Parts: sequence; structure tokens; C-alpha cells
Amino acid sequence: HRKCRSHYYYPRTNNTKSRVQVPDEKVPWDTKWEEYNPLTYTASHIVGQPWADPDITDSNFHPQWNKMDGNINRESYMGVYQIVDSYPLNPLGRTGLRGRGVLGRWGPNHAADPVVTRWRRDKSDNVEIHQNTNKPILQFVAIQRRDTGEWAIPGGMVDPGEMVTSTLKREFMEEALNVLESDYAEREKCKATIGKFFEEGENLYRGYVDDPRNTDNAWIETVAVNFHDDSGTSVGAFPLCAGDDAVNVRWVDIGCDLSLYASHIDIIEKVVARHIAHW
Ligand code: RP5
Ligand code: MG
Ligand code: MG
Repeated sequence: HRKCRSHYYYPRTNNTKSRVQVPDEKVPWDTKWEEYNPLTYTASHIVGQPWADPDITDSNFHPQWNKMDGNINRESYMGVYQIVDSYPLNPLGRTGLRGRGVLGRWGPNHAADPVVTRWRRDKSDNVEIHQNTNKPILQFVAIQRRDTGEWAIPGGMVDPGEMVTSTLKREFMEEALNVLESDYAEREKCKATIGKFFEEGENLYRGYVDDPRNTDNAWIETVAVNFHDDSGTSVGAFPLCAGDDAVNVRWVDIGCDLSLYASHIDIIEKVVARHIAHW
């Protein structure tokens, strides 16, 4: 089985060269660490982007922390986050990097993760049972990320003012069905079928994602929702095609040995429990 993971996901570091390595015991802010003095880094390519905040010191920037700020959601599902010297603090603790890194928003950056599942079936269309656990094998639509090459849930950021339910559908269609490159007729046909399928979802998780892009002052939170095709005749029978920031897409058998991006495996573990499937 997977090595036991602390149920408390400490922010991980990604490009280690620019991050201070934070030992687990020093992650929580209330653990004293006088010498902690990480780099402050905000990627140049995000400055001025419509989806990015200005710098904290910008005189025109008056963010409303811990609430809806116009059509930007600056509330955290983890509770009220602290503001120290005008900077919002990552609710999980130290990440080894200050600033925004590659994230657009100071504080929470809201994402949505559609977990589309079906049962694995054999040639005679019977649901396959795993011999070790005697439980049915669940599959989910996974994409391979362009940035890290890791397999992941086809999630994406919630646009300002966008409903999470729309983000879930939009990101799935962009990354797993490549609608951005389909013609108008195909896109409308896809929206009709998918629209119906995405009407009924089950909330799996709302909260912090242990994403390698997280920093001390900017982090990703998500709403993960399961859309299950029990008969396998709806989206389960759709031709998948990777698009946008996904370079590959496929139905992946779910099991505890899966290695997935960020803390996605923990979201997948919740969908297993929901369907009493093999793990
Ligand atoms: C993860 O990053 C979220 O769980 C979601 O899957 C994804 C959103 O970021 P992009 O896919 O837009 O990079 O933390
Ligand atoms: Mg996307
Ligand atoms: Mg994405």
C-alpha cells in the first residue's frame, strides 16, 4: 500500500532550487522558526494578466480578504486565513516560498475538479471484480498534464464570476474532449449530452489542494465533484480526446498504487469510498 501520508497535506515544494525545504514539523506557522527567510517570487509572465491580482503594494489594489471581492472569490474553504504585514498566509503553513509564484491571486485560487467515473467491464460487458479485494474496479477519466507530465483529474481554475458547476463541465470538455478544437456543430452536440450528464454530481471534497505551485501567500483550493456513468453508456462510451493544458487522456483503473498530481489521489480515494469499489 501507499506509504502512510499525513492526513494534513503540507504544501509541497516544486522547483526546489528556489524554495527553502520546510521540514514537516516546521510547516505550521505557530511553530517558531526565527531563521525562516524564503525567497519572494512572482513569475513575470503573470504580471498584468487579466486573471492575476496586482502586487500587494499596488496603491490601486484594495482586496477584500476572506469574502467575495466583486466577482473574485477570496474566501477559503479552510476557514479565515490570517493577514500578516498585508500578506495572506497559507492556511496549511510554510511552503518555502513567498510571493505568488505562478498563481494569479493572492490568497485562495479557486479550482474545480470533475471526477468522471465508470465501472471497468470485460468483453461481455460485465463489471470486473478485483480478485484481491473481491470489489468492482472503478475507472476515472484522467489527463496527463502538459506542465509536469503527471496524470491528474482534468480540473481547472474557476473564472471570475463563473459558477463552479460551469467550471466542472467546461474544464472536462476542454481537457478530456478537446472541444476547443471541435467545430461549432460538434461542440453543441457535446454540450447537449455532457450538459445532461453533468447535472447530477456528488460533492467529494472542498478545500486545500497540496499543489506544487502553492506558496506562503497564494494557494489552490478546489471543489471536487463525482459524475458517475453507472451503465457506461453515457460519457463512459464517449471518444476521449486530450486538449488545452492536457496532452493525453484515458480511462484509468483506480487503485491505491496510482500516482497522481498534487493531492489528487486523496480525492480519488473519496470516490472509491462512495462507490465501495476496489482500492
Ligand atoms: C490542481 O490544479 C487542482 O486540483 C486542479 O486540478 C488544477 C487546476 O489548475 P490547472 O489545471 O488550471 O493548472 O491544484
Ligand atoms: Mg484547463
Ligand atoms: Mg487543468
